[in-house]
Amino acid sequence: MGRGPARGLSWLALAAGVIGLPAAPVGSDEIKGWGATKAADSGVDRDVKHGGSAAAWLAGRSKTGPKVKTLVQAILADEFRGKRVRFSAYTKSQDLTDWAGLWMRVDTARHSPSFDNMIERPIKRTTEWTKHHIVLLVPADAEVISFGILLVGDGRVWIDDASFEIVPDVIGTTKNFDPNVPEMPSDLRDQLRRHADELREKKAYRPTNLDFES
Ligand SMILES: [Ca+2]
Repeated sequence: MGRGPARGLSWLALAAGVIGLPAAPVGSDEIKGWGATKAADSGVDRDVKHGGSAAAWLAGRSKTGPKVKTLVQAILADEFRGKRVRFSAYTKSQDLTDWAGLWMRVDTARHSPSFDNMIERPIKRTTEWTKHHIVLLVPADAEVISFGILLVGDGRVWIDDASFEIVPDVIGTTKNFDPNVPEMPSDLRDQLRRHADELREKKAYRPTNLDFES
């Protein structure tokens, strides 16, 4: 991804109070459709994978880089408004000093009422391929849905065979919808609006490259 997506992602970082994202995410040139904190912290692995011929990885080097790294994809919420969505993926981890988790956040034009990053059920230490999921409510006024994986501290985590789907209302959310979360500051709201415009220009209505084969 070029400068446009990188600019678009910067508001994500500024939502640090919400998600604990690092200060300066940039687009990842290597993982098609996904952005990353820093290209050097992530990439495509053609040896370690769950399905197909590739997975994505994210590595921590807290001594030389930010403590929190993320891999992120953002889409327009249009087709998911009023629904519950489930983001799931297989992950594998190696020597995590802190923790990792899938994450997903739904933003309206003014706040982020649906957010989960698995902080209450973290991936720790070394694990083999395991499927995790997040289910969130997408409110009728949702603008953007962002999802991915985050890594706190050192170690390495892989993600593969993700899926993103609407689920019936009987499926419980992994984090409650909270319409009373604080509003974003106006500069963040401006960034979100620009980001949504960029996604609309790119026709980013559906997730892409969830199997990391592209
Ligand atoms: Ca794959």
